[in-house]
Amino acid sequence: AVSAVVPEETIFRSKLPDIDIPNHLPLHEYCFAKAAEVPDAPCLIAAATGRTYTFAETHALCRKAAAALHRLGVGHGDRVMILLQNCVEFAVAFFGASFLGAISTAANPFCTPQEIHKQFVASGAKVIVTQSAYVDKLRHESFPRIATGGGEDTLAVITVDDEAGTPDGCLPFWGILASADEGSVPEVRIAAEDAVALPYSSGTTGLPKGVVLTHGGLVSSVAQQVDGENPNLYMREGDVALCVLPLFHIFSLNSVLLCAVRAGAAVMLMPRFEMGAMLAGIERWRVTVAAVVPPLVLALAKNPVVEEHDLSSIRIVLSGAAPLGKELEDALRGRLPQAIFGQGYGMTEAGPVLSMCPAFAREPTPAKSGSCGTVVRNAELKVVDPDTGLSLARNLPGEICIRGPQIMKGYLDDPVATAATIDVEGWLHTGDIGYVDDDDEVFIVDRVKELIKFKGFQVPPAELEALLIAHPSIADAAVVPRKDDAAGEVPVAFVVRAADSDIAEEAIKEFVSKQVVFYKRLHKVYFTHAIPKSASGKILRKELRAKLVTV
Ligand code: 4UW
Repeated sequence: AVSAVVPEETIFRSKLPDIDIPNHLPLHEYCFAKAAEVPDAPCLIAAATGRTYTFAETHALCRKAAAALHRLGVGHGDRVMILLQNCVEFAVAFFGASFLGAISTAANPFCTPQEIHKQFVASGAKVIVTQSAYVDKLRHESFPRIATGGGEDTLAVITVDDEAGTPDGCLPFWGILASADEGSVPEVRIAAEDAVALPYSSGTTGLPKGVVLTHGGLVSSVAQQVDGENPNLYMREGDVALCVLPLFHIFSLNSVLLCAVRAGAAVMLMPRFEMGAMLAGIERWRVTVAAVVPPLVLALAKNPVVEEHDLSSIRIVLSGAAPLGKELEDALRGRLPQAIFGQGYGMTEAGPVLSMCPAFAREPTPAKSGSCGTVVRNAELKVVDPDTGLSLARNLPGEICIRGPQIMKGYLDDPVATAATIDVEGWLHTGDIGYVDDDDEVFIVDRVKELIKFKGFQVPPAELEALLIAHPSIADAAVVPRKDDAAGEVPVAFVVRAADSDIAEEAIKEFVSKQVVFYKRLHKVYFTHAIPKSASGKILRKELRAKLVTV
């Protein structure tokens, strides 16, 4: 037993042995290493059209995309914005950029023009790959003028759905790939510490920030999941991974697309969650590995149409991005008796996977319901007292910290925020409260960071607070999560009206709705006389959360 007075840290490691991680390789080279072994195996399946692309075809398309992007002037270190639902073109654009040493920053196409513009400016994107339906959002006044010829003050936009005609000024994705020469991809020297993906996350505090994920970091994370003699998340040729969670979020990008391609498995891409289409797709392509979030588990457990489909091909159900209740897990288990259920625990900044269910391993070991699995290989995890920073023994809850080659390099152009998240010893502080039990399983019990998660989507309170206080009738505001059965959490606001204002709840909700994507909408506004703050001016969110129990 570890005595509380021992000054040494309690560090948790995987029970599985460390592996050799080829994190000197560029991400695309690492992921497509098997492409030559299984050239005719299916790699990408477009559920919407039924088209399947083999590994050889996918690899060639990615190289063509690299050549086409190169011709548009995209080079090493440049950023490409991907504004797409899940589709073949998303994967091809992502890997195409990787070949050039360019960096993909993906955003939710349902975001408002203002939200997209913020990420566009912050990331310094040079090109946007999107769908015709979203081009109008990019004609918002704050974007540069869309034009194909390049030029200083113009924006190159590539649209993936060429059939209906390419919008004015835009380039057709398949057209420029068709005329691109695979052989003209330039030889680019890519270092392990070069960025390849730039997802946006608010982390533990404040506004969304660019999370710099490198080639070496993502290779490490994927390897920690699917490589080695006894992979923690065992996928192989013949497996079909369900890709319904959005690829602009790191869970799907990493644990579905990158892991499946690396493992030689197929990825079935669905543009959006629609129960009938998803069930039909699972049945038709015999999906074996299903990555889900708790609201999807709820839908699968409750919707009667599920009974009409044959889902017997599913052998793994991997849930993450938000807590999964035991009742819910049990409810779905009844419908998929042949499948192994488990959770992974991820955070964009952590690269993203911290822990993974050990029952998904090639040589599985059981995991308890409610656990987020065990820490991944080649990494260290500790739990610290949030007040003293000292590491805690087993079974004691505290802030979860992670260290390893997979974590982010830092926030883009933000050394202050980076230093507040990764300490001098290299530990990344998650803002999650949890403990490690006697069997090395990680349990998350609370979140001390500001972040709100609506169905697993990030809702940064600071973003909504900034919108609210910009309203002339609002003197002060704070946004906190409220528990919700369907969404897990929903954002609600405490608002102090400006003197003489009698602004109503509906007007405030509408004011916010017009400026944000659907999951950031306020579900309730509570009027109050003052927002509780610390001496340094920090909103005392705990007090407000406690108030929600009584209002
Ligand atoms: N239980 C409780 C969980 C859990 C959780 C996350 O949007 P981000 O930054 O990132 C994610 C990434 C999730 C993820 C990635 C890859 C993967 O394999 C996997 O396993 C299935 C999951 O969500 O939000 C990070 C925050 O989301 C919460 C937690 O607060 C974390 O800091 N979260 N997973 N299983 N809470």
